Amino acid sequence: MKTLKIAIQKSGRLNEKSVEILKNCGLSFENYKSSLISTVTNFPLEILFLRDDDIPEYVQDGIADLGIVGENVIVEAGAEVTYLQKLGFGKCTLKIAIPNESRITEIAQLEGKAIATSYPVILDKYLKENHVNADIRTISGSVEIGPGLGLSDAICDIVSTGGTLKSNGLKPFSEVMKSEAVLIGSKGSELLPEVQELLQRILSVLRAKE
Ligand code: PRT
Ligand code: ZN
Repeated sequence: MKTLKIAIQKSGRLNEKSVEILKNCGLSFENYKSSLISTVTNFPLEILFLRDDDIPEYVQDGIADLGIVGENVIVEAGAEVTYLQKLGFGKCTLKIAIPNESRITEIAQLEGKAIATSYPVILDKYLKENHVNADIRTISGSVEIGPGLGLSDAICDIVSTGGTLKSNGLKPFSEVMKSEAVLIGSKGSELLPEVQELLQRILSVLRAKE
């Protein structure tokens, strides 16, 4: 039997639920915070703990057969992978937000404006679809402080409760994409019997939760 590799987030918002779903599939493994790789003792599987940003590429290149990561990260990376299953956690929405006092009411009014984001690829596609030329300012984090510092007129970032927008004096303006954690596989991995077995187990776990 082939030993599969699955890449999951090492720490962060998706780590706990990713570990939980694998455990609920009946997989036994040690989950030490310090280890980067863990061997499942009762299934031919190794778990790789990675930064979420690295997961799409690992799976695309076949270094990992499977991965659990947010759709936003996969689309931003432009990774060519197979979507196997939505997992129902890590739900969020990528939104454009503007300062509370902003007078922008239509997408066309973003023309020529500076928009700060960590998702330049997704934002660029969205703006093109809406025939808007804006100045995309890519920053890696704390995007919400951009408008307050005069760095940008708007932002495009992940929103979940909306609390972060609010506390930075911003309001949601338009929805760019919805996202949740998904199970992805390398192209062709879905043909492997071990992958099918794991997928069936994940489906039963998800069904039991309904
Ligand atoms: O270290 P590593 O690179 O692995 O992790 P990371 O820091 O890049 O990602 P992490 O752990 O923050 O998020 C992992 C994934 O969780 C994201 O890629 C999304 O798919 C998903 N997710 C779900 C979220 C959120 N909800 C979320 N609220 N990712 C980020 N946020 C941030 C957002 O960026 C903003 O700053 O939370 C803030 C907004 O939250 P609210 O509740 O105030 O609206
Ligand atoms: Zn990340």
